[in-house]
Amino acid sequence: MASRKTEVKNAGAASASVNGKPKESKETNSKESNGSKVPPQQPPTKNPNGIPDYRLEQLPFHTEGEWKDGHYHYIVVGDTTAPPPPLRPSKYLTREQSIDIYRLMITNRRMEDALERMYKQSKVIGGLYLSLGQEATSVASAYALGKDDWLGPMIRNQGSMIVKGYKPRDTMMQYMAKGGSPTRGRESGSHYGDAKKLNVIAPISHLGDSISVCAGVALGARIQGKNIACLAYIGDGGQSTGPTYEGFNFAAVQRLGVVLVVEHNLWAYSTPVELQFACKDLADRSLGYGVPGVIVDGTDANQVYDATHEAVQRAYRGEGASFIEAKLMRMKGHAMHDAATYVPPEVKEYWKRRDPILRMEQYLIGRGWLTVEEAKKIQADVDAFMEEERAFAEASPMPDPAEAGTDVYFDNATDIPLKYGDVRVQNANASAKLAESSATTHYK
Ligand SMILES: Cc1ncc(C[n+]2csc(CCOP(=O)(O)OP(=O)(O)O)c2C)c(N)n1
Ligand SMILES: [Mg+2]
Repeated sequence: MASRKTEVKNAGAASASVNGKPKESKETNSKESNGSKVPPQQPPTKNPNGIPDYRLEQLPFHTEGEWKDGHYHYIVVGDTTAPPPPLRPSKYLTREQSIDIYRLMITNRRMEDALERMYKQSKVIGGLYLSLGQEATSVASAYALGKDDWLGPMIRNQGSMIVKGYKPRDTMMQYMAKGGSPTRGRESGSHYGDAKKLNVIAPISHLGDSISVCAGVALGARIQGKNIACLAYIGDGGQSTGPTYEGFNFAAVQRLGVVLVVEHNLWAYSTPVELQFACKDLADRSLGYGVPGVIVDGTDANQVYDATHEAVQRAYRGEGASFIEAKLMRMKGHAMHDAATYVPPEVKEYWKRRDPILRMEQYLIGRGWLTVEEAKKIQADVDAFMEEERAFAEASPMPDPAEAGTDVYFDNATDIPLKYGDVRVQNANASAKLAESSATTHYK
């Protein structure tokens, strides 16, 4: 399980973990004593191309473009009134872990609520990209990582970064370019990571380019004798880019443990998916890459966790890359300047009923794993914690102007530490002349 900061852990009264480890509990995961308690698992359906689809409902509508009174706008074709299905019970998550994910999703949302307020107060300036409605995909996927694994987030995966160990105050200070922020005020956006401690690759603006970096990290670990998982994300828009294909294809061919979560949130900026690609399910592309692919409901934390957990375990066994298509909805505009008026209101209403936090709460209560009072207490504790984080971030100083020019460019003399062991490579034909053997080094 991923390492998380104690402060975040302590935010919930019913905190399920201590210093990143689950508390001792009689209930372990489903493989052990949970077996008889887990409600019967409904097997996944298969899409027309044989891809397992774990969702308990299909999207009953689509969007079409139309000219009206000289304006181009989008209309919905189909029914948007269906109530949401219940969550699919997880095969692996314990009660404690499920409550932990619930609390981390609330932490994700409350942090973004605070950032939005700070933006409206002009304390945060520039781009602010929120993930309302996407918390289950960010949190539950990152929750499946182990401490040696890596994360290659996109701008909306603030929840994944919290799971990996960033504190809300880090993100808040980053957006205000404070001196104590992860980039120490050198940048005021989401482009920050930590290659030393947290194993997080800073998001790269160019869509798809971080996937090849994730492949490179997994390759680096393999050269050091270890199979790790590297969790990469890409949007329904970003997956159309060449670098997405190149990076993930390399991971597939080299059987590197890159777990690609495609966040199919129906919009890429103001472009609906109907104008972005011609296939119905992006997971079909896993067939072209030659890796296992699955479809999950991205608002169901259990489905997201189970699919990522299985992909991470494959990575550890050296079985290579996996492709997970998480279907969900981007409930905010692209960034704060975008009110997303191009999204038909009934589409927003449909997805509002599929709020991932609300659904998880109903699941936990329905299963007898949480009472209404305990849920309220967790929410109140996260609120109090977030207020402390906000106050700390706002009160923290701006960077020292005298240092503004330092640490801007990467120092090529920087030693990149080996994290997993000594480099192990074989020389295929060391004595051959360069023209006879241009690839003398082979990765084990
Ligand atoms: C190669 C590239 N092209 C265009 C952009 C500009 N851009 C940034 S985000 C974005 C939309 C991305 O949509 P999607 O991948 O669906 O992610 P979402 O915002 O929905 O999470 C665009 C066009 C970019 N950053 N990189
Ligand atoms: Mg999108």
